[in-house]
Amino acid sequence: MRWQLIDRSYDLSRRVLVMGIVNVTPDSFSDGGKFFDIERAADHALELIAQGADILDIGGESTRPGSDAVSVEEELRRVVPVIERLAGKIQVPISIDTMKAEVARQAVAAGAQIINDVTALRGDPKMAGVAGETKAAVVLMHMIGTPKTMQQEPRYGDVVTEVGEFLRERMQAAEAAGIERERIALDPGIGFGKTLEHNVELFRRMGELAALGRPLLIGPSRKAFLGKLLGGAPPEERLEGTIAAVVASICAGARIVRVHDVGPVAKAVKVAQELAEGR
Ligand code: PMM
Repeated sequence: MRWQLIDRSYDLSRRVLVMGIVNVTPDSFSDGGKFFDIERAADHALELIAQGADILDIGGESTRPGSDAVSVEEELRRVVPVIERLAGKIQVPISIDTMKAEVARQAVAAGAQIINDVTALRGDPKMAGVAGETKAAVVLMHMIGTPKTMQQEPRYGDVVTEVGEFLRERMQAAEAAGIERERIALDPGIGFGKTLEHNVELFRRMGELAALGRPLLIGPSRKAFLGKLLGGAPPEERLEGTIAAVVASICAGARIVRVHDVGPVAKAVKVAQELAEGR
């Protein structure tokens, strides 16, 4: 299965990619976009590459449950300088984690190759056009509502069927907007408008989503469902749970895993992939 980026393509039938998370969110004593935050994010990105990241996912707006939106100007101030600093200097592709078309456009102009849009092109009417014109790859993710509202009593008939139908529909919408199928990756949106039971069901039947025929991206890293499964563990004590979720995803056919702890996860991915698929 091929995944086409702007300057390269991956054969994901034989490979799993580790996407390292780079959050450019302000230090608690600054307003964001300050030199210190940018420098720190770029250093962190280089560290993730040294640890084995295949992709960097750079984001300037938190999508944690209940989080508030950030202005376009502020988001641009945070992410564009980080991408400019890294692009051209690094071998791995950069993904921009944004819901805003203007941020995506400027991020791609600065060197990003993947648009990771948690609204699956529904949040900003111009997003599909930017993806189509720039030839960036896109990640289409399932979410109910917005980050502010998504955890308010999410309900489904059958969560896996509904997420699958949603992803199929968004893939068609993307293609209709001029984004070639080969550029698209799909993501069930672990933790985005899902209870613990919904998340568990998505893992248990992940094969049904892998069967949609596009690379499946899974982002379980340090998320609340792991805290619940681990008896109330805080985010910094969820590494083993994250690794277990990553390994389960790979066994079910996922091809891209989005994580904070790239070093340990990359080692687990290497072994899981060999065990799941042979040499
Ligand atoms: N999760 C978060 C942010 N962006 N993007 C994709 N495609 N999939 C995810 O699961 C996802 C995402 C929230 O996690 P963070 O705030 O810990 O980065």
